[in-house]
Amino acid sequence: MVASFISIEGGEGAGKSTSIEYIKRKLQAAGIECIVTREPGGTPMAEDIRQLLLQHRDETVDPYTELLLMFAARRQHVENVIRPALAVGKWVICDRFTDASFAYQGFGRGLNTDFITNLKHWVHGDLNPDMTLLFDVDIAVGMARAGKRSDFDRIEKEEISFFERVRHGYLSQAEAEPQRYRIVDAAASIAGVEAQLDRYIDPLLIQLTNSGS
Ligand code: Z5A
Repeated sequence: MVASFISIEGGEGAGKSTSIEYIKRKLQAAGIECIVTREPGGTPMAEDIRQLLLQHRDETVDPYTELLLMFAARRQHVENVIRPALAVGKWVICDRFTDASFAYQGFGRGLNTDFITNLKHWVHGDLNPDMTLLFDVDIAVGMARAGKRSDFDRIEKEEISFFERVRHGYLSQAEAEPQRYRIVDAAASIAGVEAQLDRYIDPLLIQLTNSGS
């Protein structure tokens, strides 16, 4: 199947936002209508939930509260943005999706992954990305890049061991679903990353041309 729902995953400062613009330009140049969106967020209400999630707080944030808010934002996003776009034939490029909940709340915070799987089925049923690009980079390199870009938010302030577990969580998911995942060596230069993206996306464009759609 030619991909129409592409998610972009990876750790802090891996270069996801930078590369999304490149992917969008590439698809548009091939005549594909696409939208770029992100999680948590993507609708006005879900962006409000994002603020709630990322702002610094004096009170302890319970990990299940964090998880449930991620999925509340996701439901709003799926119903109001992702499904309607796919329904009219647009491609969706999404900066993070449910795999991030497994990586951050499951592996990072240690929450029960069966519970996350149940939420996933309940919130978006059989809707899943057709292709997931995992931007993998050493934690120290990603953090240094993210630190140059802006101040750290609440989650970015976690300790290094948390981000090591998140990275392991992503790589485990990629290993479990090799048909969906494509790993990008995000330590490469921006041009080097773009060359890897070409290798993953060009075959889709050729497939699309051959199928005449
Ligand atoms: N989260 C969660 O816990 N559970 C969930 O279910 C979901 C999310 C959906 C918000 O995500 C937080 O929510 C995130 C996970 C959690 N928390 N943390 N921590 P986000 O995607 O908005 O935040 P982020 O991952 O921190 O994004 P980021 O730091 O902006 O990373 P990025 O988009 O991958 O990087 P970038 O902005 O494209 O690049 C960062 C800088 O590096 C920038 O100055 C670039 O110019 C530079 N850059 C980019 N690529 C390169 C290369 N190749 N070489 C050199 N420099 C580069």
